[in-house]
Order: sequence, then C-alpha cells, then structure tokens
Amino acid sequence: METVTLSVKGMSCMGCVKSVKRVLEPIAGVEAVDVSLEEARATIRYEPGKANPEQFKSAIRDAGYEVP
Ligand SMILES: [Cu+2]
Repeated sequence: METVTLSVKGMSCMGCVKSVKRVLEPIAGVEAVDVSLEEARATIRYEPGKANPEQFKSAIRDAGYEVP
C-alpha cells in the first residue's frame, strides 16, 4: 500500500471536501481517502498497480478543483 498527498485548490466548504472524497473513493485500488479543507490537501492510500496518482489528479480536476 502506498500513500500520496496532493494539494487541492478551490475547496471552500465541507461540501467541497465531500465532493473530492466522492470522486476518489470509487476508484479501484483506493483504500482510504482523507481530505482536509484547512490544509487544502487530499491524502489517498492506494494499491500501486491498481491505481496511480495521475488518476487521482484527473478525478479531482474533473470535479472542478485544481491540483497544482
Ligand atoms: Cu464547497
């Protein structure tokens, strides 16, 4: 299992946090998702080989947030 932390820009409330969680959790290979509004980041634990950070970034971007 691996863990990656991505900074996420554009989240302004707990609804945004939920939206980000909602797009990450269904990705195959994702074990756990923690999103922090205050720290503007998402921490994802995942199984390498099943999922990768590029997928997470595009899922977050598709949801309307920025991943610098
Ligand atoms: Cu919001």
